[in-house]
Amino acid sequence: MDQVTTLGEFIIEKQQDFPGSSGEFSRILSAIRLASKVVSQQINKAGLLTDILGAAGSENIQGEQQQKLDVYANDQFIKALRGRKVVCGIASEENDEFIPLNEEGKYVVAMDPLDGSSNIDVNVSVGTIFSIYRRLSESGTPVKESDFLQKGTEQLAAGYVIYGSSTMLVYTTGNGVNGFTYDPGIGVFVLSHPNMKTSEDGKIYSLNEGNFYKSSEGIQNYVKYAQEIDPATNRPLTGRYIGSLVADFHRNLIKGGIYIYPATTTSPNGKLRLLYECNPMAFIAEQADGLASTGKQRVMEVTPTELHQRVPFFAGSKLMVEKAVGFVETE
Ligand code: P6P
Repeated sequence: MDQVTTLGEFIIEKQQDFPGSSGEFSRILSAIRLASKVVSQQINKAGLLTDILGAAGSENIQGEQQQKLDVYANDQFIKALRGRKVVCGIASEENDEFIPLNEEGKYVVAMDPLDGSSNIDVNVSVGTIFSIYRRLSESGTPVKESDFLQKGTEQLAAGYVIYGSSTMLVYTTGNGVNGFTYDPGIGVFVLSHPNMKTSEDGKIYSLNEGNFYKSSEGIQNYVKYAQEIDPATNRPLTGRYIGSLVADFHRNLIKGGIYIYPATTTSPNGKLRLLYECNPMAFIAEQADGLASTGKQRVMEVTPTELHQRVPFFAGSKLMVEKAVGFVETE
């Protein structure tokens, strides 16, 4: 049997990448690992537990109907991070305000605990997305909103968990992207996709074409371009859109492709949130030799002004992002 590296071993091996951290940073990744296992187990049996499917009867700040598993996942990640005492605050899609944790903690976490959750009832892959920063305010004081409003370039780590045909945790600390597949039989994540890189170009485009007439002329022209027969291949690009960012992004990372959620007439800044969807996925995309743009600038250069702000999002294979941005950057 080839050498198997577990996520736990990998985190310890890479500890030396953080000379300034006395293992505290690793404890955050371990907390995310733990919560991912718990959420994965619940998702995989959600079809059997009728009491956990369906809406929780509440709404999040986006006005979206919270699914019970949304709330459950949110609780699990908050509990796991609180338990490690190294995180001073969490910004979550499911909470209007940030959540103060341990005032001594040096780090803050932004997360979407269960992205794409409207797909749960139809057994489509969903995911958790996370982003980790060092706090700006003084340790030993209450966390401040400004601790969360940092550019994506300041991220220490970012990643996602995809709860699909298998559960995978994919993350970067700025030294490449590594993917770990969960083996429920022994309860560990094992390194299955070392040093992930996306192809420079690709044939898959992912966007909701139902928004065509709500999109700018540039986006409409991009869609028409994608559907034209490419003389080099004698075929158009391939449209693939699952309606779950993590699933679409992960497929494109592996196969090559682009994911786009542009500005529309009803969502003038797009739908995806900068802090806990666009920035972490942008960090992964760039570390895998891809790109991530708002259509006007590098996603990770945007200076956040509020926790739940949205930005248009183009991410994936470098040449595909450059091509798509070329259709909108002068708008
Ligand atoms: P639409 C899920 O709500 C999400 O945030 C992403 O996971 C997904 O890609 C997108 O929204 C789907 O949005 O408007 O196309 O249904």
